[in-house]
Amino acid sequence: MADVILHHYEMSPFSKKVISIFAHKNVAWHAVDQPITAPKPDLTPLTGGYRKIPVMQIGAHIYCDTKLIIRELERRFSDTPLTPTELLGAAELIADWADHRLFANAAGPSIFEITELVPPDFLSDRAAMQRPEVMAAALPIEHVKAQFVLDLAMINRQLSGSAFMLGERFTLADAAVFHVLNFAGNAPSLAAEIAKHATIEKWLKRINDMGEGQRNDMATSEALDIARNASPDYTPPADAIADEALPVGQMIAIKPDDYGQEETVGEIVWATREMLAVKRTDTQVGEVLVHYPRLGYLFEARS
Ligand SMILES: N[C@@H](CCC(=O)N[C@@H](CS)C(=O)NCC(=O)O)C(=O)O
Repeated sequence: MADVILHHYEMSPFSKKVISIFAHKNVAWHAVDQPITAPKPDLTPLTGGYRKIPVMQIGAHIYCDTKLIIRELERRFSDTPLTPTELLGAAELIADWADHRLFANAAGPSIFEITELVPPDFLSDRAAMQRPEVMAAALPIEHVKAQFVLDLAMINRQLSGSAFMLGERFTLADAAVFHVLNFAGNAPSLAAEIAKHATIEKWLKRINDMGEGQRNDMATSEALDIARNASPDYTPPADAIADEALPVGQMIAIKPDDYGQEETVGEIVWATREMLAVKRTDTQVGEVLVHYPRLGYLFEARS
């Protein structure tokens, strides 16, 4: 198998979600540093437009969104399973809550308290990622912070009887809640709220102590060379379906349904009930196969 490459930046919370899973599985991986704000000239040749972080690359295969990245890691590194089948539904529901509601309640207040850790254009970059109607309906920051405090109370209750969110072992639910609280710890007022819960602090330390797996840094130029010199495997997975709405060969545009709605345009190579893979040809990296989850994404036919 070609090397696992994660395009990320150090402060990225969602990258920490994936890195905690590299730790759990003791994966050997390469970290490629990408900018914290747009433009991302060494990332978009791979994705075709998608700018969010992290993005996983394996040869000429590009995986967008941590939901999909983690599924792919589970498939490829199945000898160190993450979430037992009987807990997967609960773990995915908690992860969806953490990635959206908990993340919004933490990120809103945090971004005003981490200005010395981020570039000067950070706030305007993140504001431009939001749809105008979302910006117009923004709730008062004190309310959002109060919601975060209530979220912490729920997490604390969930952790009160066991070492991890769903029992005595680390699962997807831990990775998803961990990345948000670990990031919130950069903001002094949110860190003070987390510090009121010794159980949560011990759990955060337990996950941070797991490490990062076997990490090696890689230059962006090397990652782009790897994509250019590799050819995608277009074989559909065993659970591929014939989808009348998204037929193989159709050109489509894909974008997240929440924020950061940059489009990727490509030709459908295969679809499953939960995923989609599109082929793109890029002047810098040649043919790549870009993989997306269906959950949280909009698809539109293009001619
Ligand atoms: N649904 C996406 C969310 C990823 C996300 O929001 N990532 C943040 C960074 S942690 C982001 O892309 N922010 C804008 C940027 O980095 O350009 C996922 O699960 O991967």
